[in-house]
Amino acid sequence: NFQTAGDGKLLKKYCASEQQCLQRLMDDVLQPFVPRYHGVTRRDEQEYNLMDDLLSFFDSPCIMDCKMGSRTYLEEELKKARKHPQPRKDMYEKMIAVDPEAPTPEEKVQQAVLKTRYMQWRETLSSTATLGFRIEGIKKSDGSCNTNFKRTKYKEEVVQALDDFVDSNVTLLRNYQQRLKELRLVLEKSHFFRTHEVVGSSLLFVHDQSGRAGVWMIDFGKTASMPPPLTLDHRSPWVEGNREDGYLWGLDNFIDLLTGMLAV
Ligand code: 4IP
Ligand code: MN
Repeated sequence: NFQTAGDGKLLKKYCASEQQCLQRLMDDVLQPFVPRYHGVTRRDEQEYNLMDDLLSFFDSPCIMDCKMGSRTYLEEELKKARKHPQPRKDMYEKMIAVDPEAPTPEEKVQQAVLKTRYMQWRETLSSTATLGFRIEGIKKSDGSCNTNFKRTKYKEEVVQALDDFVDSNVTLLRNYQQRLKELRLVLEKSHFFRTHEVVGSSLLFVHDQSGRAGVWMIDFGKTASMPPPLTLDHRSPWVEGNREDGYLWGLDNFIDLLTGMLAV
């Protein structure tokens, strides 16, 4: 999906909606919280969006990807699934690999599940449904990767994973908490954020030995603009049609969780 370009930039497989978002974000107050966008480039017959490689500022960084929001598929996908249901075998396989009892009897017969059903199942299995965010993966400075967070659901489990990510370093926790509070203030002022449904987007957490800690918003392939004059508050519960994504609700919960860890 990615390639590093070697000059502090990153190539990500071209996606038109992501390009639109990155372009708009360069002129928004959120710009400091997003990798700088450098346009489209072509390599070996494939187009890429070119952006800053955030990791190039760090030395053997520890990295965490958290998917934000309480919903991980677009309303558009739900409509499509109703009109033209396309049961997916690959998603059935991913489902039974985690929990053989998860599919319904009908799904077991079909050996396939709808994408929205799979995504909802992932939401309730993880902390997405209850906290409005989930850990997707953690890479430590030694290069070891853990993407085994599909069932990391309860506060205590998330706290444990975060504590492990920062190696129980309180200064890092405080830096991350500070950065998330700054992000929240900017999100609440952002024109881009108010006018977009932000789904499937992640926060990238990065720190290294030096103690520096950064958080950036990444992955805008499923971020969709609202038809004017409609806007979102990103905190109201989702009901089909309101397009709320729970992003700020999740960020509030994230900050509260860090605050709780710092109070111990
Ligand atoms: C994946 O499920 C992720 O949700 C992907 O989102 C999603 O891609 C995939 O859908 C889905 O199969 P697992 O994480 O359980 O493997 P992301 O890319 O944000 O990680 P989209 O592009 O829909 O978000 P498909 O349809 O690409 O398989
Ligand atoms: Mn992602």
